[in-house]
Amino acid sequence: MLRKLAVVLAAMAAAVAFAPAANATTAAVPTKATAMLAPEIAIPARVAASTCDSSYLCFWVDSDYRGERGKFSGNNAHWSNYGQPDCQDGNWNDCASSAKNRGTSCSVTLYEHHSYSGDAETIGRGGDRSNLRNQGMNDKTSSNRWC
Ligand SMILES: [Ca+2]
Repeated sequence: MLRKLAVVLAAMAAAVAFAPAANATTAAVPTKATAMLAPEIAIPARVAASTCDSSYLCFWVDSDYRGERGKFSGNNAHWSNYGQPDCQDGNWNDCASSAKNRGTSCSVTLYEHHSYSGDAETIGRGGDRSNLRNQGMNDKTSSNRWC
């Protein structure tokens, strides 16, 4: 507990030390106490991984492997079964905008409809699709199947 407190205090001290000069000019008499009540601590935006582990099909809410990432190692007939709060319906159905195939032996096909039907886009082993719009599949995938 004490160690944690020490870390927090150190972070606050660092924030005070690196506070932008503009703050000093806007405050009439900047005091350390004031600064500690409202420390300028930058919180980095959440960064989702754009990488994809071996053996998976990975897919992202946005193009260029951005936004939340999902991954499957097997066939999935109903992407609607997999929740994703950042998707329009709260699940992965009709949501993926980019994808990578990092399977170790097969191509993987994305299908427009559930149960492997409708339009399809096959991604070879090691292949990427930075923007599924280019394949007419943006926000359309509802199922996937390997080789
Ligand atoms: Ca669909």
